[in-house]
Amino acid sequence: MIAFSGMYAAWRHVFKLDPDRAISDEALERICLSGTDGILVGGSSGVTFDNTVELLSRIRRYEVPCALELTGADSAVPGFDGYFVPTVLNAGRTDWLVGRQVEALAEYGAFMPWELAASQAYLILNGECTAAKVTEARTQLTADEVLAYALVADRLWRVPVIYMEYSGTYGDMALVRQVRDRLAQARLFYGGGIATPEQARAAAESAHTIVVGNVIYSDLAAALATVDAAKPEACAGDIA
Ligand code: 1GP
Repeated sequence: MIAFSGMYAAWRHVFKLDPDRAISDEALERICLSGTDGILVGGSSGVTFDNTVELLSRIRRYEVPCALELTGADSAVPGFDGYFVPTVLNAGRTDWLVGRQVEALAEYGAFMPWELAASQAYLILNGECTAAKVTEARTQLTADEVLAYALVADRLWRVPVIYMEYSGTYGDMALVRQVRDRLAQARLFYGGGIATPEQARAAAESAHTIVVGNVIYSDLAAALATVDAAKPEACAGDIA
């Protein structure tokens, strides 16, 4: 079995599925068999134990690796290939920086499969998205501030995954690339507004891993077309 860190380090493209949103069996099959590197399960609201178990059991009909973003103790469902534990670097509410994780570990720390867990440092950059509202994120940042947040997570805290989250809108790829180029050890995930092969390719040339979410639910064919666009052979330059 590959260690979780080895698994996500190889991810270039993942689909993010929200347990609180309906998806047909047919659409789920096409997502799972699309050639994507993995499925991330997570959402900013309405995620429960029951809807997470249900979605996991449906994804498990396929071989695609599947990880959970563990945003609350109540959705800690066993059986995923790995668990990302998010912290929001630019949260206005400090419980999203560290607090919710403490609550969860106070309850379940003894059962945590540590070899399958990784910290994930979010930088939320679209002030209109649900995650920004829930965490009261400070999203009006200069490029220097964005880089500084990334350096805190990468160099000081040694967080293995940094996630630039533009959920719902396509981000600033020059800035994403700049962040990636400054990282010493973290993998950079990018998510937000990817709806075309061109956007997927540009994002895959800028971050290590791209995350495609919303378009799955609005235009499945467009979502599926992002997979090949993120493959190394479709991208230019140094994309290690
Ligand atoms: C959401 O970053 C992901 O958490 C993907 O964003 O839904 O805009 O594709 P979209």
